[in-house]
Amino acid sequence: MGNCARAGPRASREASPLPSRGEWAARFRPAHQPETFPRPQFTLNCSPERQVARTKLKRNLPTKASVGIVQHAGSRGIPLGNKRKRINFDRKLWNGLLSLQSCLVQQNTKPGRLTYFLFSCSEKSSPATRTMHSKGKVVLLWIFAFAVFSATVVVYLDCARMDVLTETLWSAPIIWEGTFERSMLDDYYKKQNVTVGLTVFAIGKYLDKYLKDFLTSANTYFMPGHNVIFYVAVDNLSGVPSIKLGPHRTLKVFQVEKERRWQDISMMRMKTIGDLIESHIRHEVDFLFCMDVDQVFESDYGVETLGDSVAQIHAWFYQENRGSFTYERNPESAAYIPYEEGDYYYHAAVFGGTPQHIYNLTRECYEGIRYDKEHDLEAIWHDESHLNKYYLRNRPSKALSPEYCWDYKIGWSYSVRNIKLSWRLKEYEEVRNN
Ligand code: 5GW
Ligand code: MN
Repeated sequence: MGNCARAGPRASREASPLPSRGEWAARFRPAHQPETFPRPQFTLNCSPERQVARTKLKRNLPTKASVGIVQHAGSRGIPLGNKRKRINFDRKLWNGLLSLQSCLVQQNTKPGRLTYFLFSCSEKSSPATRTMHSKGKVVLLWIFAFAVFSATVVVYLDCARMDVLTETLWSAPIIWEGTFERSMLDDYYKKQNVTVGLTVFAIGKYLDKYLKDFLTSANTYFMPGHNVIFYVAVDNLSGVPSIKLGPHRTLKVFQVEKERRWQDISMMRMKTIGDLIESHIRHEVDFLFCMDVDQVFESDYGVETLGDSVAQIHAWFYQENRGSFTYERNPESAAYIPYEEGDYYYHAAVFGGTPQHIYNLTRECYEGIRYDKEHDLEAIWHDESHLNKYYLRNRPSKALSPEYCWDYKIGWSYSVRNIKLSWRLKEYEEVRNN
């Protein structure tokens, strides 16, 4: 066997020392020595048209061989069928194979219909080579397993998120990193040539403490590549930091009266934003965001956040159920939400949408705040309580995951993969003694 060349089916047929029909008959005529051959190790399925050999040989025998049957029709030797099978066998079984051929010759007694076995074989491999081969197989198996694992991870990371809720019960998308293809959205909004507004209030000590970092980071990360107008409301114009704005960015500063009570500073934003939309903003932007100043942008806060009515899910409550939401629970208040109602707890530090929607929101919240004041009430979380009531009555068309307003005090979260905006440290003693 060692002198047989390793070859493919076609080459083997040419390279095999295939004897002529007469030689086969002479060498394997069963009349000469039929009993001396070892019992064939094949089951045979012989039919006049087709001969099929199936091996029952033990696996892992050292030498490989290619075995097949070619059936010739007539003396012109046109093949009618060809079956090949790779088997393992050693020298003992080689004799069995010869014996099998002999049987076939015996069975095909009709002149001109002879069946031949074709075979080629490789060198008998040494134990060292076999070990090398089996090691190679293990390595290949590991590479395959690793490739499957990597592909799974890539698909998992690339596809819509499986670990978080990406849609509200009313089918509004919840934007998490990995649920959008920003470049495509950028193309779309670029063609629309959209302008996005961003309102921010910096009154009293908040002006010096937070405004510069907020605006600097917003200049870099808020809607990069799109037209942006920053609407900054301050009580002291001279305190506004000078910032070198990037292209397509405009800063508009408004002076507002400082409220006496800090609760009113936050709540009166609702009235002021409504007034600004009415007088300026509605003519200038397609979308508007309203944000707290005590936060900083960390990475691209892009057009995936745009929508008719966009609400921010509060970072401290995104995994809580409604019973633990800090809604206003006093039925007398305009902001009242019963325990069995509510979808999410939204954060008043970020809300957005079209100017029309934001106008409706701010007006309705302001109405609620006024109603409460008239009844000597104040909702537990001020404007935020009224905002939550508004979103319960008018469900947002898009919700932003906590990645869009994260508080690092919460600690590490598996779901929060790319933080766009984060809270600044609250130093209440320092900033709230207005
Ligand atoms: C000061 C003391 C208590 C509450 C609010 C203020 C305050 C808020 C202020 O003195 N000046 C000011 O500009 N604000 C604006 O209202 C800021 O834009 C601020 O981000 C926003 C909401 O107030 P925060 O950030 O103190 O409210 P929380 O809910 O983030 O704690
Ligand atoms: Mn804040």
